[in-house]
This record gives sequence, C-alpha cells and structure tokens, in this order.
Amino acid sequence: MTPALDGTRLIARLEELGATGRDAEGRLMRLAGTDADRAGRDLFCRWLEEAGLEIRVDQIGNIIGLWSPEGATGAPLVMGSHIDSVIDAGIYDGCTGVLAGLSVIEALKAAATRPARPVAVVAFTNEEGVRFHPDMLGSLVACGDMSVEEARATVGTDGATLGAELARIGYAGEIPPTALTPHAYLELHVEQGPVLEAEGLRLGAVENLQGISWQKIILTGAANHAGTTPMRLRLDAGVAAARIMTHLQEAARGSDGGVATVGTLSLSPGAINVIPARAEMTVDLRHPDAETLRALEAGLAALLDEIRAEGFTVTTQSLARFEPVVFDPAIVTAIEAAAGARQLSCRRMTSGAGHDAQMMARIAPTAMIFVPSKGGISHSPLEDTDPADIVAGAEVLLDVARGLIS
Ligand code: HGY
Ligand code: MN
Ligand code: MN
Repeated sequence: MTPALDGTRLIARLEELGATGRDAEGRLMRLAGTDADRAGRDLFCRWLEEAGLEIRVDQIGNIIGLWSPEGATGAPLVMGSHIDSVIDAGIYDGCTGVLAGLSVIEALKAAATRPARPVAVVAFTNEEGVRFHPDMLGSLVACGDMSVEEARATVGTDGATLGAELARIGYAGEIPPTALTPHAYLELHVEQGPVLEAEGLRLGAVENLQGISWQKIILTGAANHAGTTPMRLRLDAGVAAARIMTHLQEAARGSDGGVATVGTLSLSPGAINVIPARAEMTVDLRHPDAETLRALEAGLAALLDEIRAEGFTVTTQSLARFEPVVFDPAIVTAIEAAAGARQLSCRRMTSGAGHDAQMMARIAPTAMIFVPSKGGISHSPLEDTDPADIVAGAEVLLDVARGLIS
C-alpha cells in the first residue's frame, strides 16, 4: 500500500503545539528549559506515544521517537528539528520539521511499510539559543562536538544552568546523545526568508547553510554629567556601541550576501542625564562564504581595537561559531526529483538561518527541504506559511524518506 500523509492532522497538531507555551500576553515563549518548553515537550511525547513509537530522552534532553519494526536493522533514518522557540515566536519555526517527521513515520506505519532500517523523529534541545548559548546546542552535543557536561553546565541569560533546568522540567535523560548516529538526516523547515515567495516557488532543496558568528561585547567608558562634560572629554559607551552598529551595517551590506544584527543592547547606568559608562551588546554575523565571514569578524575586531585605543575597555566573548555547511548532493537531488514527481516547483538554495541539520551534517548525509514563509517573516508572531505548502513539503519528506529506508 502506498503511504499517505495525514496533512489535516499535521496542520491541527502544528496549531495545537503553537498554542502551547504562551505567556500572559499570549506570546509564544517556549525558551529551552522553561515550563513553557516542558508543555511543548509533554505534548510532543503524547503524540509519540499515541503513534506507538519508542520514546527516548537523551542526556541533553533531545527527544527521540523511534520506530524499529521487525526486520529493520542498522543506523536509523532520522528526521527532525526543534520545538523550542525564540521570544514571541511564530508557530512554524522548528515545529514543522518535527511534526512532519512524525507524520511521515505514521504514514509509513499505516501503510504497513517494512523499512530496511529503523526510522526516528527528533526534537533537539535549545536549537534557538536565546536563553542558552550556543544555538543548535542539542544537535551539537548529539554530533559529539560539545560534551554533555559542558552543555549541561551552560549558564543562561537569566543565570539558570541548562542541566538543572532540564532536570527541573523532567527532561534530563539517561541516554548518551551520541548514541543517535543517523544513516541519513532530513529536516523540513519553513524558509524564514523571502526567496521562495518572491519567485513563486513551492519548495526549496537546501544545498548549503551559511556560517554563523555570535559574540557578546562589553564596552566600558566613563559615566559623567550630560550637561557639564564637553564632547571632546567624553568616553560615551553608548556612542561607541552606535559606531559598532553602523560599522556592521556598512560591512554586511558591502559583503555580497552577509548579514549583521545587534539583537540586544543595554546601556548603564541608564539615566537621561548620565553619559553611559557601559554598553553590553550581542553581534550576530553570518555569511555563506567562510573567508568573507572571517573578514567581517576581522573588521569588527579592528574597530574594537580602535575603540580601545581611545580609552575604552572592551571585552568580547564568543557565543557561537559555526562554519558554512554543504549538504549531501545526492539527497538534495532526491528532494528535487520528489518535488518534480509531484509537479511542485522547486529550486536549490542556501539557508540563511541556522538549523540542527548543520550539526547532523557532521555525522551523516543530510539535507533540508524549505517551504515558503509569507512575507519572508520569521522569529515573529507574524510568521505564517500556507498549510498546503506545509503538507506538500511533508509529502516530499515522505517520498525522500522512502528512498532512504528501502
Ligand atoms: O539563529 C538561527 O538562525 C536559528 O534560528 N537558531
Ligand atoms: Mn528553526
Ligand atoms: Mn529559529
């Protein structure tokens, strides 16, 4: 029997999960290790149980739903993404890939498919990296490039430690994360950018993912009286931070594809008539080309040296640093072929966002499928994707998965 994906149930679950973990103002806030995250995890585990999958939670809280029918041997085909969110998030980022992966397994089971290998769906811990740095942390541990100890000891922006929070919400498992070595890894995700919609395309076959550089910068100048201190005698940390921001804007715009973001900025002491003594900011720098990303980092470092020479104290802390990633060409080709067989328009493309797939690509053949984001919007409550596109993406995920389990 040919497996058929239940698109209606997939969309209903996306909406139910999307309603889970909201704060009093209605904002979606499933930051890793929070009670809101636990609510989403509990709901996902309920669906895994209803699907009859074996549920495993590893030592960094990655949740694995495993289908290992008789005759299935060797390394599993793994599909997944994440269900943790940013602050005031949309409902599709990450959840689309996790729930589509579950829907694919349910379709295979319902059709009495006899896979040659086990099939798993994974929800990775802390993909977003908003509370605990770096992002893609659960998959970074799963690929063996961060130890469980280091990950569990990570201190969040609110002073909590990830290990204690996972234990508190009941998701500090016993299984070593590196126990999951996929035969191959597939991830369906909303594009989170404008390309597919702008070109009127249904799907993206993601062939690479840009490099990411996150750092925290603390600038220390001198507090002083806003009225009596001549401009030439000031060490204004706020102005230094503004110079960094304008430098990054110009450097990224001139880098042929790079992007730069200062997503957090705080000035202290924070009084209208006091020259800011201290500025704390984060920088998110990205570029598809490794050399250009390094040049952007070097340009920023040179500016920080200039600011130091003017008398400021400047400290930096790297929060995440991942090289650009190229996905598996054979799987990318299979995605294009599956889209074509369903008469779905598709193009190859680069991912601007980070994803768990970039970590899985370190240990297994990996590729991603994108579906369009309306207005290219993501990391916002306005994030939206047409349900028909999500179902189409999930059906292509099913087709490609079938080619990897036979
Ligand atoms: O930052 C990213 O690109 C991902 O959403 N964590
Ligand atoms: Mn995501
Ligand atoms: Mn995200």
